[in-house]
Amino acid sequence: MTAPLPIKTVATKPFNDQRPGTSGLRKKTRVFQQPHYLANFVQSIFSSLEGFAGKALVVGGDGRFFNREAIQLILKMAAANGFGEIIVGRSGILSTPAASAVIRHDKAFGGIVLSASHNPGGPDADFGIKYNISNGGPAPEKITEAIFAHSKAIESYKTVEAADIDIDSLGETFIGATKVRIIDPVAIYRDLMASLFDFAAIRALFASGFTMKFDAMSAVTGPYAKAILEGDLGAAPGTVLNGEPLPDFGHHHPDPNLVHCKHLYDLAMSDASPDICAASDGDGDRNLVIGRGQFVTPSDSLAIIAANAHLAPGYKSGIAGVARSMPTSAAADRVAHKLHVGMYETPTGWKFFGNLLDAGKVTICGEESAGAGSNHVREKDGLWAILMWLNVLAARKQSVKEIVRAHWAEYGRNYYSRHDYEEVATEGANALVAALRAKLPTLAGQQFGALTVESADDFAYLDPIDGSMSRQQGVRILFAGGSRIVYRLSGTGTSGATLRVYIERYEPDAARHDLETQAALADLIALAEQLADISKHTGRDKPSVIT
Ligand code: G16
Repeated sequence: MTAPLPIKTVATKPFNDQRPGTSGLRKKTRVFQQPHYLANFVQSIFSSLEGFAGKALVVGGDGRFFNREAIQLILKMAAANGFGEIIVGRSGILSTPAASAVIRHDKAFGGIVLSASHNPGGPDADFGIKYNISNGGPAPEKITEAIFAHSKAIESYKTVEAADIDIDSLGETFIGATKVRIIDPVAIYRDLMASLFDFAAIRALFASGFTMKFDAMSAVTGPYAKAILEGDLGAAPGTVLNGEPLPDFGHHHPDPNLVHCKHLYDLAMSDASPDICAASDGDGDRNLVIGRGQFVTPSDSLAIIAANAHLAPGYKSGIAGVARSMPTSAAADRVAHKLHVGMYETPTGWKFFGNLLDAGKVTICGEESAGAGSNHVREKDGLWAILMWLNVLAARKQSVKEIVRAHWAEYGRNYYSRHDYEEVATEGANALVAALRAKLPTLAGQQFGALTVESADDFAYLDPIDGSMSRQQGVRILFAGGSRIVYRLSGTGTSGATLRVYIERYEPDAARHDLETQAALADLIALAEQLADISKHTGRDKPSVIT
């Protein structure tokens, strides 16, 4: 240890746009690069916390442009604010689930994750920062609102004068009295995965000729996937595509959806398809799974994981319950019902699962936005979901397609699609939602063609553990028979507004499980436009992304 360094107090003025969204603060990189902008937010985080003096903070990110500079700033400010130790992933790399795993493993006070997730990176793209608490999960609204309150009143922040730390070499060093420990970003996470899944069975699967392509999208999961899939599990070299994290993700948009991973979808639908294609996003918490000839929707993936988790050693005694975000399809509800375990419907945002996981109410959580995870960490986890699929494939000795088909035959199929209208004018988007809200009391009982509205509301969530209430979490229109239309505005965009329309129809009859999704949902899609006047309010006649 070296002597504490003198604390330097830097005068600053508030920015008025630092309210964290669905998952931390996400803005254009250039916004973060303005003088004092990042420092203000980091000080607002620290000023919102109590009792961290001498304790450990985990810091890492997805390696995007500005990651390294941001880490140097955070190291000095964390030292000035009194943290005892800062644990940093080598070269500033920690996937979001790995950061959660490290916080839990090392019993840190909390962590700062630098990422704008699936948004592109680079000087003209996006950057982001979020705070995770000691359970490893995103800060709950109580803390994010306190951060916002501090950011509006901030007059100064604390830092120290110190040389930049070498974050590329493993080992320990000091900033004054604060220890800085540079760790292997993969090791703790890799051990955790080995403790949950039957690596021997998955190794045998690969040894028997099973083939896979995993696209790391030049983002954070490359090193994790190479170590686990090609290293521990013996997948053929070349299984991992785009495995080197790049600051601009190689100019790609690291969102593992059917638009940005169309090449994987096309491969999976071709004669040359491997047994499974998969991908993860910028910070490694989202996943995409496509079997040979079979795309798995995130909502179906959650349901199938919940139904089969007992096949993985870490879950062999069964699951306590399942949670899903409200817009996620009800496919998992049917599994929870059959297993006689609890089912929870939360607002969008992984932070809402933390209390349920901590209280032992649920084991598996998931979202339509390509996220699934369990109580092993407090974030969604892309590679975890893919390893779970590999474990299930190894145990059931069936293809992805056979497993999906059998699931639908047993539980019925929830046809599901999300239509996004990205970067539309905020005013129009707000007007659309306001008009819908005004309509809500009149909708119940109305008939639209074959569809009868059963109920309509603006989703509100009462957290059963801490009693907190979150209102206005999405407009739901529920129809007799289990069909739904849900509208909400994204909380993760960085310019304008993004309208998300979620459309779902339940089909119990296995003879009708082969329809093309958009065709199966056609009447609901038309009604979604009619009820919300989407084209009038957004000026768009079709969505920019369909997932
Ligand atoms: C984040 C949140 C997720 C949420 C998703 C989409 O994911 O962690 O809980 O479902 O955004 O949110 P929205 O619909 O508000 O844009 P990620 O992968 O971006 O961190």
